[in-house]
Amino acid sequence: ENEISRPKGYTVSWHHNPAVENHHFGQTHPMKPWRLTLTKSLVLSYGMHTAMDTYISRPASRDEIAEFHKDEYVEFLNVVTPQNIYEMYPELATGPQGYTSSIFGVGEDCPIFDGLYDFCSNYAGASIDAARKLVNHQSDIAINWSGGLHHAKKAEASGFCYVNDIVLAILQLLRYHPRVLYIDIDVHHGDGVEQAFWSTDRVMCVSFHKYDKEVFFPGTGPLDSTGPLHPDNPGKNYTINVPLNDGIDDEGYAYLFQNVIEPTIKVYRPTAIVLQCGADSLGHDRLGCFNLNIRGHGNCVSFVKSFHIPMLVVGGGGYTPRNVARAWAHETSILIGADKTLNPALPEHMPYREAFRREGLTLFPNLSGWRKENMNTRADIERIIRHVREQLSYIRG
Ligand code: ZL4
Ligand code: CA
Ligand code: ZN
Repeated sequence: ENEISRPKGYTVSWHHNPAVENHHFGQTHPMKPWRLTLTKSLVLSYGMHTAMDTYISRPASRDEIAEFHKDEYVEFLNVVTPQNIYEMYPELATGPQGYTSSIFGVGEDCPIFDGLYDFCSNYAGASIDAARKLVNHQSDIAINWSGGLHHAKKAEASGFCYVNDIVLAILQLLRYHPRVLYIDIDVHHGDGVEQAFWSTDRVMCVSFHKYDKEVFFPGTGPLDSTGPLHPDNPGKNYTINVPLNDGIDDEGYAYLFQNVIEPTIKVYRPTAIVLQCGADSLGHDRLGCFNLNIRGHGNCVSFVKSFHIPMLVVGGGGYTPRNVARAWAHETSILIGADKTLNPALPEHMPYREAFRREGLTLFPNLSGWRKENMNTRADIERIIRHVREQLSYIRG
């Protein structure tokens, strides 16, 4: 394949650690860290690493994780194993097919598997390293595809997330940056990040997600959830939620995304942006219910990049591994400015090429299919945009 040249005028850094890729949540668990191996295979086979500074990140230390998480919880993650969990917590050994959730959120969504702490400390370390490169001005766009685990709480695992690497990275950015904009295009609501920064105006959280209270996880993030209600709370109006129905397509999503993000950036004037690129908002995702194509998902990344604000890009959900890999490889190419030069036909010689055969050996298979009808009307979308514009009018200062 052709060598790809470094982007002109800015630096992209890619932070990863193979230690994250080989962990197993369990046989049929949807989260497959192996999707990171597939992503890396595409990034390297296209030669995109030659256009970035690449770093093998170190694991986050106990103290670094404890900057957000409760000490007892970090200690728990550090010592618990599949072997000792029932000795430590006999009360967990109740359910017929294993433990039921109660202690620190562990359960079927967040199982205790071999090497759990190694997994968590490594994906978190990569996001922290990436944030520090931005703070030091050694990088303008820093990428960690293993991060983006937006549901983890201070002392609770939730929705496949144990350590909230996004919160830890934003805490690093806040040492230097006065205002950080967090944008979350995972199909699930970014509740953990929202909760962590609910009462501050130094972080503006914007999540786009499927919303169906009681039915779709985590059930939070309606349009009118915009921060604390108390008039004196600085966080009031510094949370934007964009609740969506099944089946949104590339066109509707792009229109909505641009009409929410552009005025938000104009009004809030962030000095750094964190973009969570959960790929479960693609069509054909095992857990998701949207109809986005790889290009539609990538358009969000291009749009955010076009503001030329230092940016941390993390992964997140994504449960059809070959499409996760396609999306994140394409988005890597956007970030290094090589999206127009990549051959959409997958490289002839690459590891795991067979894994991509199902939808065809291309970066851009048709994922918009007919699996989910688009239940978002033009009126729904216009109503959201009007609501966001009104909300922004209150923070104009
Ligand atoms: C599974 O097959 O909606 C977990 C989870 C484990 C293996 C064997 C156990 C079978 C689907 C999901 C029974 C599991 C039942 N295994 C799990 C309310 C729920 C209670 C738990 O992308 N059951 C909870 C979490 C969501 C719920 C989504 C998205 C993360 C992110 C960022 C997290 N939890 C119902 C489910 C399986 C499983 C099959 C599953 N869990 C699908 N959706 C959920 O935003 C990374
Ligand atoms: Ca989201
Ligand atoms: Zn998700």
